[in-house]
Amino acid sequence: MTTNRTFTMLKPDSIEKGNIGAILEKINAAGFRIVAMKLTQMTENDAKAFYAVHNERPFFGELVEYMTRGPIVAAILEKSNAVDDFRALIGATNPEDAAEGTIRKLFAASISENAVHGSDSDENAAIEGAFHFSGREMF
Ligand code: YYY
Ligand code: MG
Repeated sequence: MTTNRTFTMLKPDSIEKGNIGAILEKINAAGFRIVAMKLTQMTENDAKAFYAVHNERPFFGELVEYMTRGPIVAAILEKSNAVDDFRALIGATNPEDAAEGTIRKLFAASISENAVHGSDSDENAAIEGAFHFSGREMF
């Protein structure tokens, strides 16, 4: 099982603003171990598949455009209670609602460009990790 792992992406805005190091520092300080990591760029089909659950939502087109406009950092992270603890570390989807000190409060510009992704369940963490990484890329 994968209850101690989650999947994250540092989204294109984080790379554009030079925030990779600062965000990884927060992730490291919160006690997550990096299991897999790479710089990669999603194609339109990748983003549509990754966010398929949102395909009827009004923001879907904008989300796909944003997530494909440049490279992301994809990573699998390990820690006890990884999914919930990472969601707490990144903060609310809308940075205006995110708690002080959270990654989205610190680094996100808006709800639509919100700096980072975090899986919302153990099941999705496993699916999303496997979407981006082969077994040989996980340590
Ligand atoms: O899991 P999380 O990323 O916090 O939010 P989701 O509700 O899964 O939405 C995925 C993604 O879609 C969000 O990170 C930004 C974007 N989005 C948006 O642009 N506008 C919204 N009203 C809701 C979500
Ligand atoms: Mg989500």
